[in-house]
Amino acid sequence: MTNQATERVYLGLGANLNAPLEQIRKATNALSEHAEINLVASSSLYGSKPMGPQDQPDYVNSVVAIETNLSPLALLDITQKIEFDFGRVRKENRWGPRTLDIDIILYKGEEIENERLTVPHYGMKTREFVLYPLDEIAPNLCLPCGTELNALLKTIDKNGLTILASS
Ligand code: A4P
Ligand code: MG
Repeated sequence: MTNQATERVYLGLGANLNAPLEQIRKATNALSEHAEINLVASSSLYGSKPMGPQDQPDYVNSVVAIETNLSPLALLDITQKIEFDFGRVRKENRWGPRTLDIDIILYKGEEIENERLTVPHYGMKTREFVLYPLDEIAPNLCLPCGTELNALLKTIDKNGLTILASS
């Protein structure tokens, strides 16, 4: 049995353009097919209201758990390559629409701060579309800072979050 907080890596997936449900499913497949990534769990696919500019479509979000020996930055290289393979174009407008966004939410219970990476992800504690899917695949998780996922969930409204499909 693995310790979910210290051995697993959690990734948040989001999309709101070009058949987002399919984007998330295909991205999950791409992750699972990578030789150095072992996909161990994936949440349902959730519909969520856009955070940030409201003049964009609703999002589809999910969280997946992986096991890997890749370093955090090597993993980021891979997730960014998958984003680009899926037609992501980085634009100036922050929080704007995207075909695919993959965020490293948690990495093996570590705290990481460098030019390219902040882990835990800076927004995870306040985003319903991260916390509820995470709870589905990692109930009772404890963050590196000691905060319990259960405690966070009590503070965060679902904000219209709905399950659209199973993973
Ligand atoms: N970076 C630093 N830490 C991380 C991390 N933990 N995981 C750096 C991934 N990347 C990290 O990311 C910009 C840079 O962040 C990367 O080059 C990496 O080195 P990006 O993906 O190019 O930019 P972004 O995603 O547009 O910006 P940002 O601020 O990361 O946006 P978010 O926080 O990802 O939010 N509404 C709903 N309902 N659902 C969503 O998923 N997503 C966003 C984007 C807006 N509104 C949303 C959703
Ligand atoms: Mg991002």
